[in-house]
Amino acid sequence: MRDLATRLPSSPRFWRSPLRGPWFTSVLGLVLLAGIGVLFVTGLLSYAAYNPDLSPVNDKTPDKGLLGFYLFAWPTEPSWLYRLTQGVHVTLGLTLIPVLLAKLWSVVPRLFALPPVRSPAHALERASLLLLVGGALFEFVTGVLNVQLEYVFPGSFYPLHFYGAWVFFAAFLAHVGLKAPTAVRNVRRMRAGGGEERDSLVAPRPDAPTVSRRGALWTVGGGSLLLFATSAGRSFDGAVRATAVLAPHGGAEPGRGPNGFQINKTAAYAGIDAAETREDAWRLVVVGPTGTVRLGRAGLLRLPLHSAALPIACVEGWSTSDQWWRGVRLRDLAALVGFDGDAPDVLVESLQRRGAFRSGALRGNQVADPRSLLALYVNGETLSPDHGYPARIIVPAAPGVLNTKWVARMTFGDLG
Ligand SMILES: Nc1nc2c(c(=O)[nH]1)N[C@H]1C(S)=C(S)[C@@H](COP(=O)(O)O)O[C@H]1N2
Ligand SMILES: [Mo]
Repeated sequence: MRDLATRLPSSPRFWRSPLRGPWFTSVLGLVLLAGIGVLFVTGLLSYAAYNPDLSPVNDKTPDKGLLGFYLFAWPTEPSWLYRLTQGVHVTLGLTLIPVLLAKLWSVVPRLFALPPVRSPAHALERASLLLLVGGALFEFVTGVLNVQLEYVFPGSFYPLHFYGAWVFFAAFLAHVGLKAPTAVRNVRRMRAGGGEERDSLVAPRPDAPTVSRRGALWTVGGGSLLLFATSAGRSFDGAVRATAVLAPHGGAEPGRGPNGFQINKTAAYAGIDAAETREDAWRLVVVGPTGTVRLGRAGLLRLPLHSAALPIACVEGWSTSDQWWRGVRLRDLAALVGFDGDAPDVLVESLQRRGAFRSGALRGNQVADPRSLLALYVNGETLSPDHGYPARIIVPAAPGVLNTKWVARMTFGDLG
């Protein structure tokens, strides 16, 4: 009978690895504390960058309530802002996967410990732990799936990842409050040459070690480095981009030449019919307080054209370096329909009939920026169909999703 008990995972004697112990768990925990803090902040920034409070078309989480308390007008300066924050969010998230897995491995005996609940306080601690572990796994899994295979979430990735982050964060705060003092004490104690604290994580009947704890940490770090080295390149182009073998999901290859930079959805995927984008068929409809203006491509080309060097930075973590866009300023289009002073918000709708990102809303500060364009050219050439021909939005510092392609209609005015 006793023999059987030691063969079940609920027995401390079942767990044999000599690596487990407070030092190993604490080092990993402190790395995650810093890393997940950055993930949480950059994640909240990414959410704000979508302007969800501006218009229902931008808002994937209409029930957010108080969780939208911190939303602010996303700036247009510096133009690489979202490229940086979202590149860090996705690349760091991928890099931390080995650390997260090692941390979970290091505490797994606790999940099986008996009795499951010793006191009301212990019950609370275990409940928060369940939300913490479940929440972390959920956020990493949904994040990785969205980056790799955007099509598994038909429009529902945003609410899942957003609410999941808050559930996780509440548990994370509780956990840090309970455990941070212990973690710091454990690391100090080992540094000072003191022995390890007695702890239920230490195997009472350890196997002979096959690797030192430091060696194990190097292995985890090596895994992280490998993930970093094979994904960071997605934020650049040229030779560096080729190192991102854990590629931005296997989308269309952009090819070479002026239009040869990454494509998110192709015209074919978005259901854009070449017949509706031809010069004689396509009209841009601009709506504002003084009426409606219709412009073909030739009409747009008679307006003052301006250039801006701006990147495209997608929520999936990939971005391009600056492309050279040329087109009509958004604020000049606003002026055509009655806005001479303060720039208004604008609702941009595309030719696309289905799909989550066929339209988007931009805030007055984005419309006002002289670099914000309805682009007709890129890098000296007419836009390719996949990059949004006949016309697309490009706004400095905005997430890629707000750079609507195949624009058909722009409605200027207060969207609230
Ligand atoms: N009409 C329309 N515009 C769109 C999208 C879309 O699905 N439909 N995707 C957006 C997203 S998510 C990104 S990242 C950029 C990518 O632009 P690119 O394909 O020219 O690189 O386009 C944006 N514009
Ligand atoms: Mo995107």
